[in-house]
Amino acid sequence: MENIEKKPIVKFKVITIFPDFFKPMLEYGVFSRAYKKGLISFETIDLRDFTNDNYKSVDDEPYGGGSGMVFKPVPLGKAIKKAKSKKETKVVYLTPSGRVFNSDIAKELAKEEELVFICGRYEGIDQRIVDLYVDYEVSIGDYVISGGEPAAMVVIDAIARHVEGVVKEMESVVKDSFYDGLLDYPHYTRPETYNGRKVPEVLLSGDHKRIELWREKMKLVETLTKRPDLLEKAKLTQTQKKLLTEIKEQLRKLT
Ligand code: 4FM
Repeated sequence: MENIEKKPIVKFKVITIFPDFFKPMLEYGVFSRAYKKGLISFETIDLRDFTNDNYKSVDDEPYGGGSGMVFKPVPLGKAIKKAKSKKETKVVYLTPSGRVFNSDIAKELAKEEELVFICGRYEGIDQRIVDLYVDYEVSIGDYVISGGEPAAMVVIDAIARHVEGVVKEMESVVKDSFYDGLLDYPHYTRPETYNGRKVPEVLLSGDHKRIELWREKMKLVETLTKRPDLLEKAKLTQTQKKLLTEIKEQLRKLT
């Protein structure tokens, strides 16, 4: 166990009405391994534990009428206060109205010591909770899911990958899609021919310089053809800019 300090680098706490939803995260894969190593900690906080009535009701009808229910501010406020072990702790609310989550936000949040996540349902949570306690409103995309839980799982996993030691080789995080704002190059493994399709010759050449250049070029081809919007934000190196001009030139000749 390499985390000799035994103190988790990032503490994740999730306020939810479905704590069991998160159990698989601690049983499978990269996140589970990091948790067992003590690199990160993970805790669910059951919103119902902060209710007073016999029905343990966490939601109520919206003022002004209309459909759906709203998470009541009192239990939620108590849960947040309990979850935050210090004032610097950042509170993240998963909502379709949030800033769309990306690798930059993941990297930024991975620098925090403690993060509290609020999973909403129904029509959302009382706005006063957002105004008083929420630091980040985050969305996983422009669609609505039935509850914030799957969104919290996505965001927490992506943040954890940026915590030192969570991914075995930090190199694979650095080389991943999006780390430099570009999509990844295509990957191949054995067999050399599959359904009549051969692996690109360059990958079998053993010429590491050529392979490196091909991969750099393919990252740009992938991004240009699938997600041109990413190229506008990406900070390209001189080499990448030159390659991109060449690629565009080649594509122009083809059409
Ligand atoms: C749906 C929360 C409606 C609040 C939800 C309201 C979601 C998303 C999401 C459930 N979370 N990205 N998209 N949450 O749909 O993060 Cl009002």
